[in-house]
Amino acid sequence: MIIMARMTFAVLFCVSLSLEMVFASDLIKDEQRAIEFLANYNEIASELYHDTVVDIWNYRTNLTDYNRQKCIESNMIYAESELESFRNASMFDIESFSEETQRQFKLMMNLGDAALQDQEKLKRLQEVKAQMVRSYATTQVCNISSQDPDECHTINEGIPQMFATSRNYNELTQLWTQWHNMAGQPIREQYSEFVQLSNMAARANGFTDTGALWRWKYEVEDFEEQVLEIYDTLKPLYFNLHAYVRRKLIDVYGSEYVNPKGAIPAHLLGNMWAQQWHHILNLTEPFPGKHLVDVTPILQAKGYTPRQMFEEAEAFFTNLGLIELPQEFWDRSMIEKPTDGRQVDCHPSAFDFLKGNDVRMKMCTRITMEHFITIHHELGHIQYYLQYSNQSFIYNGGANPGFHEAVGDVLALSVATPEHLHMIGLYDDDVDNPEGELNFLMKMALEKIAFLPFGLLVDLWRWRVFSGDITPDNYNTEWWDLRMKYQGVVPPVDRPEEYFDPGAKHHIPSNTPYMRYFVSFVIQFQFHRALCLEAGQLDNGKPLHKCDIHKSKQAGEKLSAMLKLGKSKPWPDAMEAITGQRKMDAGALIEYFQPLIDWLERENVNNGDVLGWDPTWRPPPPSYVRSERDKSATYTGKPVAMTTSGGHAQISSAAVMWICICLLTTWFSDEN
Ligand code: X8Z
Ligand code: ZN
Repeated sequence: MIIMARMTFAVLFCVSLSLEMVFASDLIKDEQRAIEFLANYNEIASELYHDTVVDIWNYRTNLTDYNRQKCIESNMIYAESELESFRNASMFDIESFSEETQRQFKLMMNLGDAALQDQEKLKRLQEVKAQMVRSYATTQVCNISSQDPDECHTINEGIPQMFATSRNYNELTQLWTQWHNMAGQPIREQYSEFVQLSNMAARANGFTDTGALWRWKYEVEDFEEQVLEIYDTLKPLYFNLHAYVRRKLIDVYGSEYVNPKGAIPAHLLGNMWAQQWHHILNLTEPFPGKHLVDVTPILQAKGYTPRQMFEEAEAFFTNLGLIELPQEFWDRSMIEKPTDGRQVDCHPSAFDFLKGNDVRMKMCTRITMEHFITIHHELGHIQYYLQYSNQSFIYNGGANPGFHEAVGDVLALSVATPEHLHMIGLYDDDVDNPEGELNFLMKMALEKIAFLPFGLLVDLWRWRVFSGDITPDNYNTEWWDLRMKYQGVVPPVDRPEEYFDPGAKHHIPSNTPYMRYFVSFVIQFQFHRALCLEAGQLDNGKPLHKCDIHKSKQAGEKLSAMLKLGKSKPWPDAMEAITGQRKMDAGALIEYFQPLIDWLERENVNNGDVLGWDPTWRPPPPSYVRSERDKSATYTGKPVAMTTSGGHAQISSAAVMWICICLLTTWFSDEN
């Protein structure tokens, strides 16, 4: 670790030396002065960062041109100050200082975009990023259902509900295709420009490319090998789940559309990106129709409001002895989609304003169990902010990005148990029931195991894009190769290179690194097991998946002690503080799912299922396209392409005709 830190310093010094010709003998060796410099930096940078966060918040919650400009300007001001601090930091002989002081220099000297000294390029980089965010957040698809033919929807409204409930192959194909065409394709050019500019910034900061800069945050040299190794351990779980789910989908859609040895069509898994599959629980439950482990209907029947869902979630945190939400959170957060016509980025996220108790969330909350769990996820980020607020600015952050993603999920693992849901009045079935237990584990597997390959591949793709191994000429092809290889999913229609399907996932246009979620989905089970042990929940042979740490002050203290560290210590230290382990490890996840793994293996063997998939199989065109092709010689086999302007769909007259034909044929043809 120390060797790596030193190597990084060496690189950073080369850069700083090229900026200002400082000779080694001139470097400041006085550590006291260095400490004063860092204290001063912490104060100035947190003040400026606060101003930047205000403008980012204002833009994300009101996507106007004015707010975009303001956001770009404050990013520029912050970048200038960061660069100045970097130059000043380069005057110190960092290697001669204590490990603690070295760590602070190392963290503050990673400048991100700010390393890009060319002001025009830096501004352009901010512009492209802001444009991509708005393009994604405001993209709408229209005519997605015959029930509301005139309505248009952004990704957060209507669409998730349709993906969760529709079992109509044609309808899902249209929705999937429209979204991918309209959200992804328009930002294709911008994305490749962004990659170039972002790489320039990373190189100016001494990294080979942006991917290397992202990996550096994990403070281990072999990070890529580590995540791939963990995935290899977990692969059999995914393959068993995949084979089982594929067979269940054949029962619904038939083997023409879901081949018993093929990859699964990506639009049939209850989620636009096939990243989590819990919305098809009703097709895959081991004991169908018994024990309602998705409590959405109860939340709705009980008339829960978003505010009540947040309060219920907060109570779980405070019952552990964790910090309660400050009044500022309630006053300033956006927990529902505004009804005043503003365009907002609805993707749930948490913000730390680094001033007093100013922490906020934005989320266009729906009354569903999925969002009830997401609220815990986001409150986990908020809790981390509150816990490390006593640390200096440099140490404000998760031990690594995966830790930040894991906090709320750890708590949600307790909340989602039938036992806990029963206690808070959201589950009215018998909780000690082996059938209900397997149904529950299946739901959790559809959420957690199904996610693993997606969580891994998004950044395997992006790292290779940043390194230049994947070029703009093969963005889409490589994306689908990875989705085939890791997820075993195939697009419902041909997706040649002119499309840009990665751009149809929020974290690509918003430039949010994704490996953090893969890491989180592994380590959250390590944390869960450690806290369950602390809470005495695993005594007398109680299985891990039944643990609920509810009201355990011991568990709360253990968690809080780790959260308070922020990033003041390398993450293995933080992990050791809570789990006694210093490495990411898949053991706890496997232990949690063991009863389901045994059941799935038996099921698959008994049904003669073949694990894995033939990468050459492709689904046939949907029936509405085929019936149209039979009638007309003009069908090209390509999905309709639409463009967006200002976020609204501008549909060509040919496309309108195509949609009309589709709708008519959908109405009059036999549905699946
Ligand atoms: O983006 C999120 C959170 C915000 S950090 C809601 N997640 C990933 C996603 O939605 O793709 C949580 C799970 C993965
Ligand atoms: Zn998150």
